[in-house]
Amino acid sequence: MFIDETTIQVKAGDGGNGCHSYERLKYIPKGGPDGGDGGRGGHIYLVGSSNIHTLQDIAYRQNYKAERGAHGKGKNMTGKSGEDILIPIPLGTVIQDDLTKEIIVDCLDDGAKILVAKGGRGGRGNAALVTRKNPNPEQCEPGKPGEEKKLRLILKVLADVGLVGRPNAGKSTFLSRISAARPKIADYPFTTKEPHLGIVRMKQGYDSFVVADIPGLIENCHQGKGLGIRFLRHIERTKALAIMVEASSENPLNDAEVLLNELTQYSENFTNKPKIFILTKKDLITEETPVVVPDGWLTMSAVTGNGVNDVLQRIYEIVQENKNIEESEFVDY
Ligand SMILES: Nc1nc2c(ncn2[C@@H]2O[C@H](COP(=O)(O)OP(=O)(O)OP(=O)(O)O)[C@@H](O)[C@H]2O)c(=O)[nH]1
Ligand SMILES: [Mg+2]
Repeated sequence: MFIDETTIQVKAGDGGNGCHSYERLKYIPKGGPDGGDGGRGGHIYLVGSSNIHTLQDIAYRQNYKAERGAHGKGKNMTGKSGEDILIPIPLGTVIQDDLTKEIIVDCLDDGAKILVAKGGRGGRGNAALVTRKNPNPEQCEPGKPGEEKKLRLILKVLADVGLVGRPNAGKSTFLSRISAARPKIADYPFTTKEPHLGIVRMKQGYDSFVVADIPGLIENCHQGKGLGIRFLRHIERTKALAIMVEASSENPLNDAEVLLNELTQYSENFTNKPKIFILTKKDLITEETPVVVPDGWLTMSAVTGNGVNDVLQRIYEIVQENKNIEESEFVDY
């Protein structure tokens, strides 16, 4: 299962208590204060990892509690800090405080370490509370509680290009032709039920880009028809969209219009995103069933390979032209 949204409860460790103690010396009944400080509670971090691609493991566990700091001891012994917890998350995860709805961070970098719940400070022992006025403090401090939060994690996969089309348009066939990705392909609608990513390596240079194949869109999917629009978030940050319409369409321009309308109903971010328009299944065009190719559109057959290179070249150029646009510039929460 592809899980792209979940909430988790995180509780950092409480700080250990400071210690109240006096040094015991022979012949001196009450030596100087020597109560050590409590240790810090364990922090909780989320860590960006390019090795995981869904929130599944995190959703499965849901509750994360870090260890508390140990209490301070006599002889000025500071308590041991609680162990930190590191939770790996896929790149492209937006982390939101579920209560305040504040976006804490948008995790885009491998290895990025985000402190989401701070461990409580350890309390000071009586040794640390000595002042000139009060050389023998009777008190010590309790540890501070660790932070506790409910976080909502929303994954928006990072891809350069998104494939948009009605069910059966040939999106997955195209992806499997141009990359090593192997999404299921079949002649019925909604074969693809979750996003798939494929890496396309261009022959020239060492350049590559990532293509996202998402479930097909139908008219009124913004109102929940078909599989709905929940997967659109995964192409929200792409640099370009490939709009794919079957060559057998009676009115490709109209079909493309319907798709574009669904996109903009979902988010304005799609309005200005560069798009290329493709008529798919070119091999099915025969003399008996001629098709008028709209101006500026490309045609291809992902089955025979005819036209695929031209499409890739065009996509590649657009990705290059928009390379320096930060993913986040497109995002509007
Ligand atoms: N003749 C021909 N058939 C194609 C071509 N591309 C895809 N098909 C066929 O069209 C059907 C649908 O292809 P998919 O790639 O699964 O379509 P999709 O757009 O991913 O469909 P959903 O996942 O349901 O949205 C399959 O039977 C494919 O074999 C093509 O270029 N030519
Ligand atoms: Mg598909």
